[in-house]
Amino acid sequence: MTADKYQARMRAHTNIALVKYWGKRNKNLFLPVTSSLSLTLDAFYTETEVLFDPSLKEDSFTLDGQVQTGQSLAKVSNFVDLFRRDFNMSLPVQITSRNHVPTAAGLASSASAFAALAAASNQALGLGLSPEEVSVYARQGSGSASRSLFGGFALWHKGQGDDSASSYAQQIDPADWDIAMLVVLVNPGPKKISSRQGMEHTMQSSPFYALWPEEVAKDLSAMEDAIKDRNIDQIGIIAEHNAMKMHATMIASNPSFTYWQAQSLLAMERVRQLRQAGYSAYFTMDAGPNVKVICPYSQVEAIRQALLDDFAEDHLVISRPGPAPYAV
Ligand code: 2P0
Repeated sequence: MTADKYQARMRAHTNIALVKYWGKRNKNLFLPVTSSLSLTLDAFYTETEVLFDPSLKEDSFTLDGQVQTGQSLAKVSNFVDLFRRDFNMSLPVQITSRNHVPTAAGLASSASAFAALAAASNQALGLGLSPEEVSVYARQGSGSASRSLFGGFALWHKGQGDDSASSYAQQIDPADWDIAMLVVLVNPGPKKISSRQGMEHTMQSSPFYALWPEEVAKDLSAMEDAIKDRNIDQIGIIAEHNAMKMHATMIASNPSFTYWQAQSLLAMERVRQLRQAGYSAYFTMDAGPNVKVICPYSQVEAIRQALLDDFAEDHLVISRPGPAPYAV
């Protein structure tokens, strides 16, 4: 590599799993216990600019206008080391990143963050990696980031043994039909237990975790069929049950923990009521208190209106399916 500068700026969207990732079989390589399946969202994304430049003294990282040091800088610096190692170069990098999520969100952004950083690195360095290959890198920043390399529905393959290259994501459907997600933003306070800690504690101490891999395998196969059929009720039923099974493994950990808050339970109850009223509305939840409602796009405005009785307008965010990362 010559002493030139290499620069790129990419936007990557976040994704919400409909069949969840919860547990690693190899912590160093971020190899998951199971495959997982998600929907990329249009409304939430990260924009990241990378500049590889020989005149820089060291790596730097600015997030939402704040210069990062310590752990936060080390995390992205170590991540970029994966590219430096594999492509045999040692240029320092300047990373500038901005998360585009509503201020009250408290939504996890590591998926869009590492997808944007991996995509920008690939672009800047002219590596010409395929999205699947870039997803192998993104995965090693944050597991769920592997799925944000694709628009619509994405499947992250668990892969074989300790073979990193075999654990990649791919698009299974562009989701360019009548589907949406309504995000109900519940108390955004900082979370006490990271996903990483939460999944490890669950694996180590929950007697229910032993059931999780086989349940995911069944749900994945049924979900792929439901997506092929564009059967939103089937998609919702499987996603809701899968999320509840994941949260049940956490509640059964020792000591027990949960990401649910009182308002999360209220949102779940309201979704059940909307279903009784004839809407195709189903919920899912991740490692935080927010509730995401899966529904047809043609029903999402009516569902939002109904939820306004209990939730503030700026805590209800409609999203359509989102695209793969692109240059901005
Ligand atoms: C998912 N979550 O499939 C699951 C469901 C949260 C609950 O992936 O340790 O931030 O960085 O690989 O990807 C969040 O976990 O964890 C997540 P690491 P990550 O979306």
